[in-house]
Amino acid sequence: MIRKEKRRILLVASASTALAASLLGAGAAQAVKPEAAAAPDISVDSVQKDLKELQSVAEANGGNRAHGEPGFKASIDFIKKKLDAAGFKTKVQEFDHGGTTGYNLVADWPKGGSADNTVMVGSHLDSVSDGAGINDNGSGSAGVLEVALAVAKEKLEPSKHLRFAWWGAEEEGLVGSQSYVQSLSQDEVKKINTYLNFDMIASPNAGYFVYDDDAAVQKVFKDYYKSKDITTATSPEVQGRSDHASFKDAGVTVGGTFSGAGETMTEEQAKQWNGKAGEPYDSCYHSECDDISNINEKALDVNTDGIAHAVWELSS
Ligand code: DPN
Ligand code: ZN
Repeated sequence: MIRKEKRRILLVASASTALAASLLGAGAAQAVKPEAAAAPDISVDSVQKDLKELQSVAEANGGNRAHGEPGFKASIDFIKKKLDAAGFKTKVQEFDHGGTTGYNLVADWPKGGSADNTVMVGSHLDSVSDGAGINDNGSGSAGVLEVALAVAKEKLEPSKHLRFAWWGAEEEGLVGSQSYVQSLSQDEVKKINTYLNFDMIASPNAGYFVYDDDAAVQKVFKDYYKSKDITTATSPEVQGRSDHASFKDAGVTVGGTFSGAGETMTEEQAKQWNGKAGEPYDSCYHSECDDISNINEKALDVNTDGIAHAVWELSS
């Protein structure tokens, strides 16, 4: 279905390019800038497989993937292995927090434009200590991972540079992302054109929130959801509460999406999103029950494709 729609859009695009060519004459038509290629459809089954891996990692390590616990480092190792095999240049950045070592995983895509103009995409990989953290934030981490792997599979050569990151110790106060931003010089910070953040994208009683930040970035997401007939909202809940804040504070343009945490869905939202009014977006938020069963697969699918859409659009 999704494939078909994309093909139709492509056909319309090429028909209008042909029309432009016949109106303007062949010489002028050659100057028409080709549209950026559409992002591929990301397989939600692959994202679910990654989530199952993260669930197993938690189970093998005392039930969580929290900062300072073995399940966190094992999560980093799992993601890194996949990126290395796909051709990314990966780096594990260490930091100290609360008497233990924390880790960020940073992965640069070697093809495409200069790193002087970089689009960065990140998600926190740590859970709280009470559970496996599969929606918060296995969902964002697995979604970003599959988009990165799609970039590799498509051998994408974007005009900007693409860098992906998985942060440590977000749950302890955005610690990993802050330590990354602080490790950059002013000049290096300026090279980050945009930072996109994905923290909770598959909440069971899903909302479709777009971060209330840069208008042009918001439009990229809003256009995507509109094409799927999904109404979006902006959420005051998001402000400053995830790793994009570390970038925003340093003056970087930011954006992202969010399916809701512990707050309650309103009547109006329940109607537009086919959800349950008066119930939390994620009733297992920061609890033991945030496990593999705490995932709304439709939200996971739509939101992961939304990450891909934004990556393709903003890096082209
Ligand atoms: N990471 C969670 C938190 O910091 O509470 C969930 C969250 C993500 C909340 C994004 C708001 C926005
Ligand atoms: Zn989170």
